[in-house]
Amino acid sequence: MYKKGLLLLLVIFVSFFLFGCEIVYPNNTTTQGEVAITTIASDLDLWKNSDEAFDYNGDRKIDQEDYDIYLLQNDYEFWKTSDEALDYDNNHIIDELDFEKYKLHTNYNYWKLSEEAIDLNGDAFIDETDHEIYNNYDFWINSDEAEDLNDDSTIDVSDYEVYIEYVEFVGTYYLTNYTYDGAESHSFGENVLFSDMGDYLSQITVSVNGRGEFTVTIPDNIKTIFGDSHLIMIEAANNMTISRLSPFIVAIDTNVIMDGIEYNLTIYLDETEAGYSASYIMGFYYDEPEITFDIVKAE
Ligand SMILES: [Ca+2]
Ligand SMILES: [Ca+2]
Ligand SMILES: [Ca+2]
Ligand SMILES: [Ca+2]
Repeated sequence: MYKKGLLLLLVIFVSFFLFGCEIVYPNNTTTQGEVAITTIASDLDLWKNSDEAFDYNGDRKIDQEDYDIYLLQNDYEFWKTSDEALDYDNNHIIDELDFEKYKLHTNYNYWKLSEEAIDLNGDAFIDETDHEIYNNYDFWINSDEAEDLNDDSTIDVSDYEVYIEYVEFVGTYYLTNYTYDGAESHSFGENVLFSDMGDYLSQITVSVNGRGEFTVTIPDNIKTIFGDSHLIMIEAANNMTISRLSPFIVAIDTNVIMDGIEYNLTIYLDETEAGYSASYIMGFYYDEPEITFDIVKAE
């Protein structure tokens, strides 16, 4: 019983970090600002039914916003009248050469087929990471954000790779809106009923740094209530790795050793338009109690 409770606690605990993370889209799917809509519906419909139709901004709908991005990246005249039409090469005129630069930086597939596409991080692949480096490395290396994230005493492109991998997760998180639907008797250890767990968990914060490392802060009163179990939470935090699997799914892996047995845990969570929430059904109890909760990023 105790171990089940501890595992559940870990599940909730690991889930902490998945919420409140801002979605970072690849550059070619970023909404490109406010753009005057000059197309008529029938053009949109034609495009929607063509092979070119694609969910550019990653919101799981194909609509006018995607069509505008498509036009920005493919139609010079449309781009020229938009807010995106800037003098990217600083020669004091805005022309097709600027449009070319715009396309190289905003459209990964266009860049990939161009002569600009080279293996910038030396991993033998030419992929989105190289495009990200192509777009933003020079800016980053000259900014205050640039630091030696892999501890090899130099600041270079390999640090930038660490930066782009974890920057979206950096922050401090806490749990809120915990609900429990199940038998009142289920408890964690001697003292903590599952139905009361939200009160305790909401007092714990977790931080993620630019190296993707986790730190948990547990108030003394919670340490007392949880007893030695709080050490397991600290161990789990120390072993956590976070990675984005898609624009909508993030995974956290961790492992802990309890009674000499190693438990590996991976949590996958979806991100929703409204924010972040989760539900979890504890299948290892006969009545399959369910918990739900939200995680928010502290400002
Ligand atoms: Ca879309
Ligand atoms: Ca120009
Ligand atoms: Ca590469
Ligand atoms: Ca370094």
